[in-house]
Amino acid sequence: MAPGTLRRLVDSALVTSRIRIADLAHTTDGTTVTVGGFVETVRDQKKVQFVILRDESGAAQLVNPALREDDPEAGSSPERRSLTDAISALASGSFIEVTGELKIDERVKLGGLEVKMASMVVTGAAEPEPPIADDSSVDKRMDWRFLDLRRPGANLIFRVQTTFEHAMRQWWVERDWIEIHTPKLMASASESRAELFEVGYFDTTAYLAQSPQFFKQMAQPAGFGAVFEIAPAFRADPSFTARHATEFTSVDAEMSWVTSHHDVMAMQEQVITAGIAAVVEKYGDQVRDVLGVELSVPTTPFPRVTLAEARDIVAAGGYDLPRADGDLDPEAERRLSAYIQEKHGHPFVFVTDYDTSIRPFYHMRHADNDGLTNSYDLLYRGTEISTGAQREHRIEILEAQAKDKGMHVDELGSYFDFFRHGVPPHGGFGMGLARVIMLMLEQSSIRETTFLFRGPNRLLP
Ligand code: AMO
Repeated sequence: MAPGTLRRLVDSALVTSRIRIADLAHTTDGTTVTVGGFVETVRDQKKVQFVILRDESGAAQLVNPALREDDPEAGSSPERRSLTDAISALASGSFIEVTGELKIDERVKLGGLEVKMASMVVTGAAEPEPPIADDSSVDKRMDWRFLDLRRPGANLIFRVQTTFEHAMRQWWVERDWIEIHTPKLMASASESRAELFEVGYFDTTAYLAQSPQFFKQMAQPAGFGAVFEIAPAFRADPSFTARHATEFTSVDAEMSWVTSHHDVMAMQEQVITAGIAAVVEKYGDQVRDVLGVELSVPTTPFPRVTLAEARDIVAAGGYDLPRADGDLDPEAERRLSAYIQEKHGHPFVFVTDYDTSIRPFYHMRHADNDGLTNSYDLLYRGTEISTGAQREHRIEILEAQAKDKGMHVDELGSYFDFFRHGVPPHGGFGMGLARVIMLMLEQSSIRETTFLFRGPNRLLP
């Protein structure tokens, strides 16, 4: 069956007879077709008019032999005259539907396809001046995001995201993981008391989930074995960086039976690799042509360095860590990634075994060194995309660690109670989807890879 055939069979059950532009390539020369989309450009010449029409699948050229008022034939064909006038009046951005004869002509740039216009309906006329152009500022483009998203590059970003997400989900589903949907309204903080959004909840206060952390962990005493979730997370973070949002899509996984964080990393690198491989296969060529980015599937295992080694690498490169707590700052992360890229030719690096002082209470600590945790961060091209760890499942130790961190142990009461009735050893990770796509497609900000960005000063559109 030809690639477009199945879709056309499905379409034939629909009332509309409109054909996607990408499917014109599987249509016979000379067929009468109806296409619909946005007017990208109009070339209004004396004898002939060209319209470039774009729908969600691609662009095609429409052609009309113009019939002007001063033409001797003008009186004989009022329909062609009015079509000519309507094309002359088209503002770019207008949504039109056109019926005409498909011409397959190698000389035409856009895939050798052209539709000879017989009729046109202007379904949604655009105002003559578009509010944004390709060179508008990011903020202006975000104000007009739904028009900004018409750009082929933006459209491609979300196709890539769909494929990446689908491939990760497929990896888990094929291995019998359970997909969970956890509440985003919570009675207490899920990560830290900082960056917490409060919402009025009848006569009390609720908090927006910063992470599905506790719930995905609780799926382990529930006996689910291994779970994942792809869902929103909220952080009241006032940052205006290229990588922070107040609402983002978090990709989370949690599994029982881990012996250390190394099991979690082994799983995560396979999931990511499956996602990128699917993107390369389906969109590698388009990503190169439209975004100018050459994608390749990363090799496994990803390089791993301990945080202590990472500090040494960065120091040897002449950079003094500015943070008193010894954590890597963004500049150190960039330098470490550059070193790994040069030494191992790899865009990813796991930084492992973080100090207890800079990790949450629920991370398991080393059996022989209380100062280190079974945890990691994953960096991709110099930016953190994920945090993972083996969790502490022994209740006495967990409670002690929470107290040690000055946590409100009462608030964690119900979380702790489930640990008193049998919990397998477990671990998992959380990963920001928009960050991964931003780094994969070499975009400058997660604003470009989030459908609708939310930041400290952006709640619209
Ligand atoms: P962490 O807080 O490191 O870990 O978050 C995990 C990943 O989520 C993404 N992320 C963000 N993306 C955009 N804007 C933000 N404000 C933002 N904050 C975080 C990042 C980050 O690496 N519960 C743990 C995960 C776990 O241990 O399973 C957690 O939330 O890509």
